[in-house]
Amino acid sequence: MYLKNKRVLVLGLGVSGLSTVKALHKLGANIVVSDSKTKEELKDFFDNTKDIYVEKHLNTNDIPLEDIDLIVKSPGIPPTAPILLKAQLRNIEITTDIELAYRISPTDRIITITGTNGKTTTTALIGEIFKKANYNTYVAGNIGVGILWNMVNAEKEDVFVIEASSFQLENTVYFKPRVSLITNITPDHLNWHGSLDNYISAKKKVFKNQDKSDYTVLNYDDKTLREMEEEVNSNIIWFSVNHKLDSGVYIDGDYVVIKDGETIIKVLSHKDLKIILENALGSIAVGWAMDIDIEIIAKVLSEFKGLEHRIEYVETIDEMSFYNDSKGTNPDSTIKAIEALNSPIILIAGGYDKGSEFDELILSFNGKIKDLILLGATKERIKETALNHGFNKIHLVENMKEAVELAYNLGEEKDNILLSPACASWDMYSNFEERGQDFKDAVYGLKED
Ligand code: UMA
Repeated sequence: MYLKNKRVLVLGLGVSGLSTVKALHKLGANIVVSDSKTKEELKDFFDNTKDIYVEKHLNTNDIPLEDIDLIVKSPGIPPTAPILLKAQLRNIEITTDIELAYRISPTDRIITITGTNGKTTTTALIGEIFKKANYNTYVAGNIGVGILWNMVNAEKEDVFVIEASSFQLENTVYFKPRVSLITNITPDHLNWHGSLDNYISAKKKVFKNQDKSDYTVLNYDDKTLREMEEEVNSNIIWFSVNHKLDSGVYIDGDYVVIKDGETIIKVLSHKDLKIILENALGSIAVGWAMDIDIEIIAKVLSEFKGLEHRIEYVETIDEMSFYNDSKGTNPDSTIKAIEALNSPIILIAGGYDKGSEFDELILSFNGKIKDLILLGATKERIKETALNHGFNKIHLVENMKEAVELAYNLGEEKDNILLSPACASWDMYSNFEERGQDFKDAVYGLKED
């Protein structure tokens, strides 16, 4: 294996760093690690690597690069990080776990899902389809599971369903899944990528190396994706919620259907689905591309109830329903959550500033939002945008408990109270899960008062 005895620097010791270090150890590499956090802050990493010798550089990323053959960075570390600029000058290869996983993969059954929104739900659903079809299936990547440790333990017949972020795809070179899927593309992570074009280019890398033996599943309703047709070298399968297609997966009357030439296959009634249609249709297309029995696909789809932190129903108190959509980390994702719920809605939003614009979000309110409660780093910016568009039922708060209590006091019977921040969580929390849990704890707290 080409990593044996190589000196590999693992930059960042979070979920992907831990999985990478364990895998590199198994592959016989000499491991150097660096993280800007202290040893105490990295307890989880060190508790799980007690038997692995690593050369440690903690509390800093400014470390000597002599003799380093390869850097595997945590996906979120931006390309402008000083250590990476220094590595580039020395021509040291910089990669992320997804590329390395591809290079060592014993299986060619790799399915990769990317896009701005819906990719985690779609990934989980596709994973369930393969499991139901009796494949030994790994579900990994941006969904919160390190890829590499699973890949070193995988076998030829296994299936990998990988959720890939633009951060992970950016550094890929040879990565080539059997089936790729892009759910949709709207502006996100612009401060990390520098521009929308760069963000889109990173996403396109999911199909860049694919050929006629592969499939690319694309959302026909997304103009940016429709325009990519010429650039795709594999077999495209389109899916659409809004259009009847010449070929692909779409809605016909009550049914989700697959059209293949002149044959139309009814999969299931869309009334049996409990998740956003877009995610269901993309998953069906992937199952079809991989020759999974339609009955199995339909059964999994009708049973799948969605995921925590994604328009997750929490509780009804005094006939007001609370929903946790903490994974709504960009404006488009929040727009989708607003579309999915009935009015009137009290929306709790705001968080880490990624450089997003909020005009589209405010314009999507369409009379459905009765109050907007804002917290976090972007609260003033969202407030200003809302006022510019004539929406003024705005309330600024300091923390989640205050937001939930205010929503409850403002609310009336039949209102939906929705946490969907339209921003990442990193200004106040370590991750969106922590934020979602804080929201749910505050909601449960209302019942105790
Ligand atoms: N660090 C440094 N130097 C830096 C920046 C970070 O040393 O300049 C260190 C941090 O101190 C930390 C580590 O790097 O200890 C990285 O932690 P992390 O939380 O950024 O990364 P992981 O824990 O490895 O999680 C990553 C993904 N995180 C990001 O891309 C930011 C997780 O996606 C993913 O689930 C996990 O790998 C497994 O693949 C999360 C995410 O927010 C859900 N993704 C973004 C999104 O969905 O929008 C892209």
